[in-house]
Amino acid sequence: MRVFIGIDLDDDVRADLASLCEAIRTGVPAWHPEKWVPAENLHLTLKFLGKVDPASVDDISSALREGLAAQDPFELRVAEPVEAVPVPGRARMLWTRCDDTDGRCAVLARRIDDTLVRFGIEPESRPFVPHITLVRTRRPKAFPGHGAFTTGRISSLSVREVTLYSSVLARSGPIYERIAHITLADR
Ligand code: 3AM
Repeated sequence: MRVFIGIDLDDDVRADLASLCEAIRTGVPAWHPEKWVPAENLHLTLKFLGKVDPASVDDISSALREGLAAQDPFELRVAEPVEAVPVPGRARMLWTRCDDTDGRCAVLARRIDDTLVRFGIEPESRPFVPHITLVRTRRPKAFPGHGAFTTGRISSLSVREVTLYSSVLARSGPIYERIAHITLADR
């Protein structure tokens, strides 16, 4: 089973980002045919676990519940201009970064990494950039709207739990299922 851990969105943020995607598709029609993340799949990835034995999912969830018991809920601002990654001239995806100035989200991701080491899951070596992916391209392509699109209002996400997702790769795009919810500060 392919598994990752993420922060799910609330309805308001999801609707804001869905409108933002629509504004980009209208404003930059060349990007319309790319692989847009359906609104119900939008999320912030904290950790990609890769292939996991389905029999160990309960153990992983329990370990996370314990490992995250001291992590308090926090607010994350989702209002940054959309960026073309890795470079606007040859973008592979568009994302909106989340404002994590106090580093709470990065701490959460690190804590998850630390908790999963005992399951043989490698800690992340790249710096953590909290973001929500909006679209992926089939081939690298230029994005002329780098930095020009925002949700237009400050969306704030209350992070009170993390979600374990399974992901099945299908021709039409990945199919996600929310298989467990781990409440923060569940002491
Ligand atoms: O939506 P984002 O980009 O935050 O890029 C994949 C996605 O993150 C990432 O896991 C999230 C859910 O699929 N992902 C997929 N395969 C990966 C891999 N082999 C991966 N991250 C790291 N290594």
